[in-house]
Amino acid sequence: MEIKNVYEAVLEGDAGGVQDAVQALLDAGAAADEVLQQGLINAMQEVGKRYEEGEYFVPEMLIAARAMQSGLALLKPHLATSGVVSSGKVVVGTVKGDLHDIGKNLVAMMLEGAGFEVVDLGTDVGPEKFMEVVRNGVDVIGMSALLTTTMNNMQDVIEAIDDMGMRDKVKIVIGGAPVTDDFAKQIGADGFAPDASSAVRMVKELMS
Ligand code: B1M
Repeated sequence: MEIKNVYEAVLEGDAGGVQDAVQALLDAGAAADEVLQQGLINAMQEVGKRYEEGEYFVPEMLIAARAMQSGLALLKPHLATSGVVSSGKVVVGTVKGDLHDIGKNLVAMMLEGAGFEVVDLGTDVGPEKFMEVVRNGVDVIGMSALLTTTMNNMQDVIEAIDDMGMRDKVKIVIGGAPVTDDFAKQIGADGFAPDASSAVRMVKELMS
């Protein structure tokens, strides 16, 4: 079994095939992070390309995403990072109007693997929910957005926390395909991370 079998099974939306290939690779001693990057993440990038080119439509994207998630679930216990355990509570969520959760789930998983207590608010999360967790006490908020139309909703959350007078009580990290470091600075976030492992590094930095 090779990583390309995982890649191809994601493109075909074959969840059973993805699980079989991921499990066989893990059993053979393959590195979980390589299976993740070269098999699952690269395949989702190709799915995005095919969607842009009109070869795939929303149903194909959805089926591929489900197949990817089924592989991710098997990799999860193997994705624990360096072993440097930092304590702290991180709340993650995909912002209002946005239903993409694969990247956010990956970030949550990696943070958990790094020893953080992670609360996942899910998708389509409005400012009120984030305000509530800040009121109840949290060290870091991690927001994800995959759409250019929803990334601006991150600013609403930051402004709402600012209006509560609690902006200095919480660190805010953002990410997602259309998000950039410049955008993070522009909306007053504390940090931007381009991928899940950078998100762990960033959260550790902000907590130290
Ligand atoms: Co959507 N979609 N989608 N989609 N989808 C994109 C994002 C798109 C780029 C496709 C395209 O046109 N090429 C495009 C957005 C265009 C834009 O805004 N510029 C798009 C569109 C248009 C849409 C719809 C509007 C389509 C429609 O209905 N007409 C619709 C919107 C629904 C909504 O949210 N309201 C829609 C729907 C869907 C599905 C439901 C079918 C499905 C999502 C399933 C799910 O998530 N459960 C889906 C998918 C699968 C995609 C693509 C193909 C893949 C996204 C993905 O999971 N990538 C995507 C194209 C693409 O990205 N190439 C696309 C894999 C994932 C591991 O990467 O999420 O980038 P990513 O996460 C990375 C980093 O960004 C980062 O770390 C992660 C791991 O490395 N990261 C963070 C993410 N969050 C972070 C948070 C952090 C730090 C880092 O700190 C807290």
